[in-house]
Amino acid sequence: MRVLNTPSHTMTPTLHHSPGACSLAPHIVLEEIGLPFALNLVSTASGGTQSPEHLRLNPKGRVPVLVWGDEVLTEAPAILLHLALQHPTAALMPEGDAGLVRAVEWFNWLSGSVHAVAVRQVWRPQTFTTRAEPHDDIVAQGHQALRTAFALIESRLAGREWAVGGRYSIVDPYLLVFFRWGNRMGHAMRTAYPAWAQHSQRLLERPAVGRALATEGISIWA
Ligand SMILES: N[C@@H](CCC(=O)N[C@@H](CS)C(=O)NCC(=O)O)C(=O)O
Repeated sequence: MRVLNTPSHTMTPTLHHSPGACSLAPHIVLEEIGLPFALNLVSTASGGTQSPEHLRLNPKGRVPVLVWGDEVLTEAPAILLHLALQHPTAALMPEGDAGLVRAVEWFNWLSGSVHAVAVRQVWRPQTFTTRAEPHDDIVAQGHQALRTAFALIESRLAGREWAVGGRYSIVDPYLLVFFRWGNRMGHAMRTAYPAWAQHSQRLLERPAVGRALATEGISIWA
């Protein structure tokens, strides 16, 4: 087993990403940290994640991938935690042990259930069945699971500025990814989830978020 013992701040990291994918969250965090980094574009739309070159880097065939020196790190939550832990002065970790546990609680659910099941049912329904199209039933199931998940996120964000504790942390840009996806899927994000919409607006006021969105050429509203 490899140990992540090479500090990423000793060499320029490269984030392998795709515009608007979950790699947006580590992209924002790299902008927040403010040190040099490189981006390598891997198109999820045109199958770039399945290219031999990308599969050599990440046999799971997904973005994001963070590379520094000979270290390769996959999984958005792991990359987010790594970046925050490696750059304590950026203050992007939630505070204390309790904050870390809450971050893992958010990450595990968002990545393992909301993204890997519900979002995928909507955007890649064919991966859940061997049946030929149409897959409308799977897509509908995904939308319903997302409505339930989004309502829970809304209730967790109601009355608070940020997702964990009293300060902005690596969990917040990850939530922005899902807010944007909800808009792209046609969910009424502004009206049905007002606390989450305000949370996203607060994120948009951060220069680092603006820079990442501009570089990726995307908006959170569509
Ligand atoms: N569990 C992974 C999921 C990564 C993932 O599904 N990434 C998507 C983009 S958001 C992807 O690369 N999709 C391309 C594909 O499925 O071929 C993580 O959290 O990083």
